[in-house]
Amino acid sequence: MRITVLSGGVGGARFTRGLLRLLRERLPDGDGGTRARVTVVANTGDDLWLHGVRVCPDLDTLMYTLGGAVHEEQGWGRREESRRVSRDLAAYGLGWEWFTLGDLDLATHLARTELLRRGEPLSAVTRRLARRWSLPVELLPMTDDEVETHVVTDEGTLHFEEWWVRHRAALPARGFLQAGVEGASPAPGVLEALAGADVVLVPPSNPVVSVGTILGVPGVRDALRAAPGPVVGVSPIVGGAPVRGMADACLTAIGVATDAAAVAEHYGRRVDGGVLDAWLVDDADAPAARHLSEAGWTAAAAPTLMTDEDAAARVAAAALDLVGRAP
Ligand code: FO1
Repeated sequence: MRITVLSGGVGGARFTRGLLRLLRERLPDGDGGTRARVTVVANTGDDLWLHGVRVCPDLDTLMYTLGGAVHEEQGWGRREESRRVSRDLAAYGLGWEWFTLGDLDLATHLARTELLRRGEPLSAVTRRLARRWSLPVELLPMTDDEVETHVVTDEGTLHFEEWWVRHRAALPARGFLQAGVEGASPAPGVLEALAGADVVLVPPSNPVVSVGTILGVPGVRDALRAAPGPVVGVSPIVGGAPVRGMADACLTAIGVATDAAAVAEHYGRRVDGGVLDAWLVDDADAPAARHLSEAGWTAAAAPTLMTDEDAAARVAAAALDLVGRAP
């Protein structure tokens, strides 16, 4: 069984960790793993250069979460982290005090930057870094080209991380720009992962700046629409609010209501020119599932809060079940 996941950071990483737990249980390979093959295509629009190193927040959140090294409460960065280097950088008056790199995290960025400077594409670098963590998935950046999400506000255009972390998305966003996306192409393996998938999963990542950015890479949206397997998404909005993060600020910026049904309609049904075939909402939004079903959607409600790995496995099972692909 081949599954492809389009993922941002924390929500997508937790969902994928649950999916892998489900697959190990349902499709065991005999030595603790799964015979299913999972490819994760990650958003790289959050990426930035900081202190001369390339930081890839969503790739790193996926790598640390699936590699068992993530700081669980934060959902990003390494557990048992320290910040000696960032404190000393601050003494030089360098860096952003509101966005700091942990000492161990810095090793990842130094390794990535060293390999990039040797001329290796981000996809090859990511594969090399992932090997150290024995990741049970193929982890791909959406593109090998530098694409950064910039946020247009009344106080100027900011890198996404400044808007997200420094301003907590409280500065009204007038729009999102994916700088460099026009000339970008899907990373090697991305189109094949969509064309070869028995099912494509869209986890409860940010539909605008994470999944939306992936879909904005030339060729990806068309490949998703042409995917032979069903495409099923999980709502990141529960009871009218994002589960974590500030997806509501992003949705408002593009004129989409912060509502489980509105996000589905924003993605659109594949038969209507959109990208989804089915949509899973939380029990709290059962009326939204009914509304969508009446409009012809394959939609259902289930518990979708991924409070732990087991809960995330149940969310993955419900999503696969919705399109008749539960292993
Ligand atoms: N988020 C914060 O709220 N504060 C930070 O200082 C911070 C540092 C950081 C460093 C590396 C990295 O990969 C992620 C980091 N994040 C930080 C999280 C980041 O904002 C998120 O992972 C995503 O970009 C948003 O989903």
